[in-house]
Amino acid sequence: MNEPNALAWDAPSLADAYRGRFRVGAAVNTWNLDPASEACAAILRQFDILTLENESKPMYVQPEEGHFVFDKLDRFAAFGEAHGIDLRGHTLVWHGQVPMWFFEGEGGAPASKDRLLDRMRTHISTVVSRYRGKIATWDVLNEVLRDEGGLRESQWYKIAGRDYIPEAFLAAHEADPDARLLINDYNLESSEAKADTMISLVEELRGEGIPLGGVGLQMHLSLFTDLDLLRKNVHKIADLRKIDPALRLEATELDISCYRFGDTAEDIDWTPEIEADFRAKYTEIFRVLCALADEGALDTVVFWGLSDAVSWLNGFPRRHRNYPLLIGRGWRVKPAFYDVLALAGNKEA
Ligand code: 9MR
Repeated sequence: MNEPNALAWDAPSLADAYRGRFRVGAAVNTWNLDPASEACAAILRQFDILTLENESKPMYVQPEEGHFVFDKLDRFAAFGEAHGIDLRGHTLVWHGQVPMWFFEGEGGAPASKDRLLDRMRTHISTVVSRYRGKIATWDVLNEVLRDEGGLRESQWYKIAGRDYIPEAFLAAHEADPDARLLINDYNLESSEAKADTMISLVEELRGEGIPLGGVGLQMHLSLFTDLDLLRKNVHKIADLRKIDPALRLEATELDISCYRFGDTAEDIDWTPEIEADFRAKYTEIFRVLCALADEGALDTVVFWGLSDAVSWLNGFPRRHRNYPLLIGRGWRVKPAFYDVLALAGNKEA
């Protein structure tokens, strides 16, 4: 493809191309929703589902106990309603971007288990009930597993043990019985131990009658991701549908870094070899996603960010230039975008 690729708002729509198979979305910030912005034009053309990248996390929604700030979430909800775009809520319980007051008791002591669980339930029920019927999917729990398997020893876990996990789902379900409630995590594709812990946790929770709707696969991938292992792990997780066919997978935070996970290298040059590798990786990943969708296991694919210019991967784990998405800097879609688009028409993929 020698001519410059199209601008995201002029290019064919990924969401249209994949409609009927899965929804295609992106993580956004409320300043992207300004109707005069290029970001908004790109959103309206390309996506039919959105997640807020940061502004719906507890540190923004309830910075102090009992002081809820809903202006950003309200704007997000109104945008979804106005444009017929589905919305995901991210996230209710996480060890990151959570204000410390949740975990504090009297006189500098840690909060008691009861107090922490009460605070958690209040947060969940206040937020989920306000957007009942407007935000249809919630990442109820985010990143509660350790990479090497087992439960993460977060403040939630240290104070409440495993109980915060089922309690979070129960509170969300009570607040909106129709919402899809997910447990969301990263590296499920690359760590077998983590995938196995996820599978046994979901089996246990469903066995206890906990209203869990499925698993969010964040899919923060890289050019070094082992695709055989990824296929093995995601299909194993999809097999959870044998115990409950209603369970769904969503790809919640997809991107493909050109650095290894955790690599603190200086900027790399974007060579034709890297571009070829990037195109091949995206094509393969979308083949996997299509296969999961075609067996009824997955219905949503969300990219983590609108374009390379604003991806979190330019700043993590150090500031270096990254190219992880299908929309590049300057809003031009990439050759890999057209590869992924072409795949949508190919039911044999
Ligand atoms: O993209 C988000 C970035 O802007 C924030 O600084 C960061 C704070 O931890 O969170 C990022 O989003 C994360 C998401 O909420 C959960 N999964 C990992 C994402 C990338 O770090």
